[in-house]
Amino acid sequence: MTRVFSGIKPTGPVQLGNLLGALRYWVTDQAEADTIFCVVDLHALTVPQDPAELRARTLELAQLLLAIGIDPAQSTLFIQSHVPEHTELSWILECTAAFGELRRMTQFKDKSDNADFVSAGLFTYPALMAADILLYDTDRVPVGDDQRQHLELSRDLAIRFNHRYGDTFVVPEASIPKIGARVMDLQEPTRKMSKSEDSPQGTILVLDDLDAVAKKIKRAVTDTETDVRFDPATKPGVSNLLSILGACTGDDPHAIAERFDRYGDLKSACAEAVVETLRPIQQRFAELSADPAGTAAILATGAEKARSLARPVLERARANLGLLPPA
Ligand code: ATP
Ligand code: LTN
Repeated sequence: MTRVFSGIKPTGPVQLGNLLGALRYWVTDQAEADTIFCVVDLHALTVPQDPAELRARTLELAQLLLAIGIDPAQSTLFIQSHVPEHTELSWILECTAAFGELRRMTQFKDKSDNADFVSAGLFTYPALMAADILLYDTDRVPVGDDQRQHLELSRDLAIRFNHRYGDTFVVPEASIPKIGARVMDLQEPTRKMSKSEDSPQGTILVLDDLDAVAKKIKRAVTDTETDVRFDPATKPGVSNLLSILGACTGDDPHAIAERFDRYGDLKSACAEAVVETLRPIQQRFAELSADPAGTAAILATGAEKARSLARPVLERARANLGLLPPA
């Protein structure tokens, strides 16, 4: 069976881009693959975090994943820091990656450009991400378009390691959706929607009040000409709304554009589709939040399962590298 692995950082409340670009595919993948999903809390540490907030967000994110339909009977769901094999393999992969290769990562450039403090972890982050993936003999990684370069690096590291030390890792494939892979900020449609950027009017949170969701969409920045056309280069605002609507309904954004003459009608349809996508998720989330112990138990089982899968792969890497086994 195909092994699928993916992760999400507890760096802020989950936004619509996370859902449409990645999380909804996690749910559908469950039926056809052996799926492993991880709240990558160690990745959140690349930028300073408030400890109490990090703890609360990590649990909340796990609850949200359950609310969108991750089913612990079908998938392994766990917290990255509960499985120490991730950090051990990460060191090995830092020693496999080249400095110049990490320096070319555009996410590093974006996040370090105007930062007051740039941690060494922000730079080596892609090696930890590769470790997450390679530890589970992963075949396929469902992610949004922004992770394409990191996935390419994970593949390169697996290939290089296998070449140097003999067959050790499965070389993973990225799986990036055709529609919804890059949901843009509603106020600044040339920038991707992101949970850690401070853009409350431009970001739709999955747990936002539903009236506020509709308002944000109706106030979204559109473009100067008035025709409805899907063309992200010249009409980023309108194209973003068409993509969002397409991702919610399963229709092609070009075909949707034909159905609308006016921005106002497109905005109303988009708002309704997003609200109806979020409503059932919010209802399930409310039920799950009433039982944090239930989620903790699911995560404990998940971590145990994940460790049992990760340990032999790490052992394989250690042996092939020539690390002397303990007596
Ligand atoms: P941060 O703001 O902390 O960088 P983020 O909102 O970009 O976070 P991640 O935790 O890094 O979210 O990503 C989780 C998944 O969501 C990844 O697969 C990522 O590609 C996807 N994703 C994030 N933002 C978008 C977006 N705007 N459109 C489509 N997919 C997205
Ligand atoms: N780097 C990713 C989050 C991430 C991830 C992973 C995704 C960490 N480890 C493993 C897929 C597989 C991000 O910034 N969105």
